[in-house]
Amino acid sequence: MSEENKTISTGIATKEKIEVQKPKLYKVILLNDDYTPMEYVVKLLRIIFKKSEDEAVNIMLMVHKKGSGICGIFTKEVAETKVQAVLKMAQSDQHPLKCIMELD
Ligand code: TYC
Repeated sequence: MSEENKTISTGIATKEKIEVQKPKLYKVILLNDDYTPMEYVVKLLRIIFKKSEDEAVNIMLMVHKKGSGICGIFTKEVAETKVQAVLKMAQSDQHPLKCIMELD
């Protein structure tokens, strides 16, 4: 939030409040299953979330051991697009991989 001085044609200085909204952020979360190969999850994380090999392996192992893991934190539209991309890729490769988003 910030305030800015504004001079109008009357020569009277007025103050205009400029409200800046910070967007809500959403975690995109990958869920574990017993069937999707580990290497496939790593590949998907690299392609869709632009992770390095090491980052992708770490996230995959977190999901495998703990049941879920965060792939990234995004604005609503970007998070929705990422979830759809994961589900589309997994479905087309016939893996039961599940991905959800939740408010950060
Ligand atoms: N648990 C899977 C296996 O043992 C690997 C896996 C990891 C699956 C992460 C899904 O989101 C996932 N092959």
